[in-house]
Amino acid sequence: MLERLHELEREGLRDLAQATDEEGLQTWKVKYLGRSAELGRILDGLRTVSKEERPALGKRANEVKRAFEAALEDRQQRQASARLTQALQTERIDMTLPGRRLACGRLHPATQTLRQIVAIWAEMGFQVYRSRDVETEAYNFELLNIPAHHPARDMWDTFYTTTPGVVLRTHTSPGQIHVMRARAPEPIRVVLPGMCYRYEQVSARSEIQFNQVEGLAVGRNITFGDLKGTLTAFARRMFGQQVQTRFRASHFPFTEPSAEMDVECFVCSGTGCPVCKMTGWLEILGSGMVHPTVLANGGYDPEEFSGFAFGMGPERITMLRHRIEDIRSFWANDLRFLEQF
Ligand code: FA5
Repeated sequence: MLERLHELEREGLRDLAQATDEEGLQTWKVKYLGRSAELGRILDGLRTVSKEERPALGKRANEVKRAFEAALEDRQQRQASARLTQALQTERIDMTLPGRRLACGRLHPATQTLRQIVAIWAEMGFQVYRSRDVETEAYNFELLNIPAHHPARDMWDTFYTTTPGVVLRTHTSPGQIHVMRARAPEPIRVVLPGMCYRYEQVSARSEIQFNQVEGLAVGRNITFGDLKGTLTAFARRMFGQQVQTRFRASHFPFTEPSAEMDVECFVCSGTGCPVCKMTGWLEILGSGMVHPTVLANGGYDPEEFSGFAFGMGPERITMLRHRIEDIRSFWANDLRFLEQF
């Protein structure tokens, strides 16, 4: 029996040397260390061996078992380190290669213009005031001096929500009332940027969804001269120091008097071209002195306070600056268009 143990040890260690992969090691383990392996059977059978032989046989059988276990562990470690070495060689990373560029998005052209407009007003001391996209009819119309029967209501075809009296704002002007009610009787200098919605016939110039930047200044002794001077200063920062401006009388129910501001056409410098429809001027914004009724609705005494307001459309300004012919390009989600900006 001692002789057999000796042979078994030699056989086992020789077989183990030939197992080259994980699967081979598993098979070897089952064969030599498994439950029904020969060594196991010898150990189990020790009970039946005579008392004299048992100690030497038991000692030897356990030695063989420990030799097998140690040899197996050694082989497993060698194989693991061989796998690691191979992986390090075949999956080597060249740290000197330039990194892969991430596809990085950019701001939408209308957002770029909007931010530029807001930054200019911020430099001139106007805070940004955000107000909601979903408005009540009262804020969108009535409090801005546009009662239900007023013909000016026809100017805005509106998206109504399923909640009676609640609309998607047709302009940023309702923000005027919100900010006045929040600040009265303090003086105000704010711009209100944001999305507006009109149930319009979509065309090359008109979308159903577009941005506006509203402006509002309220205080004592604010005059139409302040309106003209401030808007002219803005136009110079936006379009260049040399730009010529002009004001044309207009009408908005929430301002009195009202004016539209044009800037000299920056395509033809005022000589007339298709962009300015041969007029030499481009319309930029609507403006006016805040109507006394609107001041009162905002909580300011019109006898004591006055103010000016204006509203402009960043998409239309972007179209003028880049000679974009169709406003629908802004929402078409066509990268060939968007990547130009
Ligand atoms: C108004 O909305 C007034 N609330 C502006 C205002 C504010 C006047 C404060 C006086 C005092 P208007 O409807 O003209 O005005 O729109 C203002 C600007 O929004 C336009 O000049 C244009 O640039 C933009 N705009 C209007 N409708 C559309 C549209 N359908 N698509 C794209 N831009 C539009």
